[in-house]
Amino acid sequence: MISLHSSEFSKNTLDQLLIPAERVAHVQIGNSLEHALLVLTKTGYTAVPVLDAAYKLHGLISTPLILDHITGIERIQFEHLDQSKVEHVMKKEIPRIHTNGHFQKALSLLVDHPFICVEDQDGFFIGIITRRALLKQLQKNIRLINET
Ligand code: 4BW
Repeated sequence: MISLHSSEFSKNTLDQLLIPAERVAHVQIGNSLEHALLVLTKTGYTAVPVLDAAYKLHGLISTPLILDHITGIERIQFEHLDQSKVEHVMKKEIPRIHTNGHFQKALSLLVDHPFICVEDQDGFFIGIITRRALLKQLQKNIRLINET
């Protein structure tokens, strides 16, 4: 049986798990759904953050949200792609944490969400923490325990 004491794992700061803002694909307020769909398709990500020009975090846009928005009862309304803006379709209630937030909060959010956004005290976007980064760290810690 593997036993992992939570304090050993939570020692790892959120900083170590962070993908910094400059490496995170995102779209901006004012962008069309067409632009967002291009970013999502070309990067291969299902969802990305929506920021404003000052890098403040406003929400998340995803392929399912866009497809739902343009899908009518009888046809797909492709014309909505360039008529609608991301801010009208994005999800505003999103998993987020502050730079000085608790590791435990990040952990519990990542149970239900593939990634969480990290922002500073003024709401400026700092980066994301993904489930992958957390699981990789967990894997490393389990390996260390097994080796000792
Ligand atoms: O382009 C990719 N490169 C790599 N290395 N892995 C990818 C890529 N696209 C998807 N993956 C893998 C990752 O393991 O599929 C998982 C689910 O992807 P998603 O959700 O549904 O697009 C990925 O898991 P993850 O690394 O834990 O990432 C969780 C979610 O975080 C992704 C995506 O919505 C977001 N994300 C991750 N890195 C990002 C990003 N969003 C913007 N920019 C980034 N650099």
